[in-house]
Amino acid sequence: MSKQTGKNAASETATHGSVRDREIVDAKVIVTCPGRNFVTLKITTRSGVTGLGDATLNGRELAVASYLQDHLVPNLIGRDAGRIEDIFQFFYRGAYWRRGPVTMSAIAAVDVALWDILGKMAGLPIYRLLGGRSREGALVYGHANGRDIAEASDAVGRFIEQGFLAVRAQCGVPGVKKAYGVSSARGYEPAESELPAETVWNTPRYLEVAPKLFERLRKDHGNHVELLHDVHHRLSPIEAARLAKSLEPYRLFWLEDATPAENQHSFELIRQHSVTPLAVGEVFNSIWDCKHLIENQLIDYIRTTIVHGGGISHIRRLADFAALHQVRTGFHGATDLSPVTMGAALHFDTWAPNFGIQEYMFHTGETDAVFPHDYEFRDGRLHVGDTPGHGVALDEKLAKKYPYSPKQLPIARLQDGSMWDW
Ligand code: EZ4
Ligand code: CO
Repeated sequence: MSKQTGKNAASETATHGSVRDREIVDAKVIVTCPGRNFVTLKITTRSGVTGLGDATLNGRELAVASYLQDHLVPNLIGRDAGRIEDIFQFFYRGAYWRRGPVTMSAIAAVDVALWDILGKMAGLPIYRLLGGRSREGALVYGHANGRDIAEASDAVGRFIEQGFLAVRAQCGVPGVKKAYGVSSARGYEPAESELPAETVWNTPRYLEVAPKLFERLRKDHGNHVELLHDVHHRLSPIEAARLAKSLEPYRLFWLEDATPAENQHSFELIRQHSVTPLAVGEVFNSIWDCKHLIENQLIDYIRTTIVHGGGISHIRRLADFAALHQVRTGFHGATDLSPVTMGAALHFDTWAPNFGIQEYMFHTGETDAVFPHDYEFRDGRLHVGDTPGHGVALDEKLAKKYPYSPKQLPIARLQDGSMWDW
């Protein structure tokens, strides 16, 4: 490290720690399963400031843990924790094998941990480092579901009673075993078995039931609650267009993942036929996965969130790019994203001028105890606190009580046995 002299170095020492203080001396990967698996990176500086980043990739947790442990951690030791952008570029450009969910989740953990450290050194919450508050709280949507339409409508009613202003609704499909988004008693958690559960998919039955669900929801709950729905990549582009068109009378906030988006041009077909707003991108890892979708205004909400998209540094670029095309953010926020991601995302949501909505599923009590945090739900919105950094901690002693437990996401097949998108 170069020796710092002169006035600038002195004032830096007083307010943000010296380069020596900021040197990364330790980086540790912690895998824990308080109800479900989470991978967390903890970075420590010479002056003893720590930062946390989430690296959880549902069903592929150990691949990211190894990427961090074996490939990134050795490169972190001795670096200046204040050089957040350069460290992002070092791992993104410097990897040669760019992008992909494993790489981008690992980089995200490093990036978020460094923003956490910056906040703690500056004594400021991350939303203030980003440019300050744009709103009082982040509008969130909860997950309501039921085995049939009546049960799903009751579940939506319970969310409204709890103060939710926006609710995602899913229901069972007659003839479909384990329809996506329909819970067991414990709450919806798709990665429930060591090897993938086999589910069966039936597009015609689904296309029959989905509009009926929303017709009933508007009848039971009126026009003011925001309603959302996730197709989970199951339809072809023309089927997706038909569904989007048939849902128009019920004025959805969004229709999510209506068709797989590897071929971004697919969405042109949906757009030609419908004004139902479209959301996509929870499985994307970078701006490049949605460049065509955004610059052609084929979507209304981008779902890519911090943990799977390279961290705050990359997602900030994505959000700014989206803003140019009137696309708003609607970050993924299922329970497989740890409270560390939720905390970081809420700081981002509090700042981002083009914030739209934030997905919010409740973590279990065990998860909340392992990851104490200072965000809270109030009147349909999540509110971040003013703890420096992202405001989420990790109780390492408690985390040790919950060892890793192998789990994978389900797969889907058609009735004749062909593999389909889950
Ligand atoms: O299936 O996060 O919109 N939310 C979703 C989630 C995803 C899981 C996959 O790990 O689609 O429920
Ligand atoms: Co989804």
